[in-house]
Amino acid sequence: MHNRTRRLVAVIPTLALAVLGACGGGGGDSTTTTAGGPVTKVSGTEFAFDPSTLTATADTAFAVELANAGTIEHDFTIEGRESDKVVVAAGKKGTATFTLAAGTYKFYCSVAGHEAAGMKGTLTVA
Ligand SMILES: [Cu+2]
Repeated sequence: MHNRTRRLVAVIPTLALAVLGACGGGGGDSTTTTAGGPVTKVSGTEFAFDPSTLTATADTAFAVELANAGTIEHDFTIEGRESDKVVVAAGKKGTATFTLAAGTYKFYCSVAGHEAAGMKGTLTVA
């Protein structure tokens, strides 16, 4: 029973990413949208996010595309929504979707030591 549950949990994010990838159209850096709304593009390096201040619309699904411009693995994690984080290898891109109530949220890289080194920012949802 436990094994079955864990497997389902692992499959769902993979499907979500596959759908988002299919919506990307021509690929590259063109502006893309998903059914849920615009894609917010964030770059991650050692050890910062650019931009470090993001905004989103309350109660509306939005996607965050993390482009890892660094030389090691990074992730984009929103405090309180750790299970929805996206982990991106060096030189790659990855997308996560979130739906949040109005408020101010911290986002950060959950790789050990990275947040303390500066990989964090503020997401304002209104
Ligand atoms: Cu990191």
